[in-house]
Amino acid sequence: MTSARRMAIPMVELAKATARLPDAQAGETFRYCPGCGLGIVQSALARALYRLEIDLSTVVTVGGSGCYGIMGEYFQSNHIHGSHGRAPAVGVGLKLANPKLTVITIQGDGDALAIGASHFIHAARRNVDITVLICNNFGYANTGGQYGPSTPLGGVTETSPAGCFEYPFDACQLAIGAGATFVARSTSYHAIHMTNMLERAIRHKGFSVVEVLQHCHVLYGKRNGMPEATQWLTLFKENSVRAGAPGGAEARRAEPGKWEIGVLHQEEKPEFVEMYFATAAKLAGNR
Ligand SMILES: Cc1ncc(C[n+]2csc(CCOP(=O)(O)OP(=O)(O)O)c2C)c(N)n1
Ligand code: SF4
Ligand SMILES: [Mg+2]
Repeated sequence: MTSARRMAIPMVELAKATARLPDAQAGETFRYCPGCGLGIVQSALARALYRLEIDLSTVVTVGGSGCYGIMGEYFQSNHIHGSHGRAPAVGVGLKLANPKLTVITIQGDGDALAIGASHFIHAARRNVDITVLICNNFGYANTGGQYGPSTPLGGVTETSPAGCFEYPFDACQLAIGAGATFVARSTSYHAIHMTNMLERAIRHKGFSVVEVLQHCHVLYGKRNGMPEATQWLTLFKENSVRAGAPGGAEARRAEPGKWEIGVLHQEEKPEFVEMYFATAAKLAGNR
């Protein structure tokens, strides 16, 4: 990576290098609500791809159903709109067909942790070389704001009007327990930090996960006394503890409302597609 690419990137240059922007002449606009955290996630992914200097024709993003699902369409790379929750399965197929591809699944919290939970954990267990980006907005936004497996205890949603009484998953701990070899968390406040996490995750050989706490002020925020995007940015800023910071773990245990951000886990271990082809070669040699 050239050092110039690490410096502040002018938006125009970034857009020209990575983006497929809406056709303003045709009256097209971005399809997120104004101020949605997804725009920040999209721009961080654009910056990460720019810094990595990857040939975008070798990058495939895989989306699914949800507000996040259109993000991949805004890049010059290839995009597949998979079915809800199945992006990791599509990603594994892509890697087996062409191991040289860089595969990034762009998923929602409902997508990855509810309907697609088994795809997520088994791709993690196998250490398949794909990157999973989870846009965690604490519920199902695209269908009107229902609660899901990452809705905080007490969170008010369309289907939990008196407050959610189910305990949420910690997506990162789930990924680590399932066998992911790179796991990181960021938030929609931490745009540059998020870029760094995505860059490292994509570079990592093996199953990598970046969970982004992403505000949905319009649905989840409105029902929980935080209808402004800026309120969420402040919340994320003030309640994030850097991974490995002195006293961070103790602070988190004492204050469950705090989130640890940064790289939470990283290890090197043989990757699934390489082992698959090595096994195939071994079997072919035995014939
Ligand atoms: C197989 C299937 N089941 C249900 C749906 C309906 N559906 C569309 S989006 C969605 C929830 C998406 O939630 P999440 O993944 O968190 O994304 P968000 O909209 O919050 O970004 C659901 C249940 C669907 N499209 N396909
Ligand atoms: S409903 Fe929420 S997550 Fe969906 S685009 Fe609007 S602000 Fe973003
Ligand atoms: Mg969601």
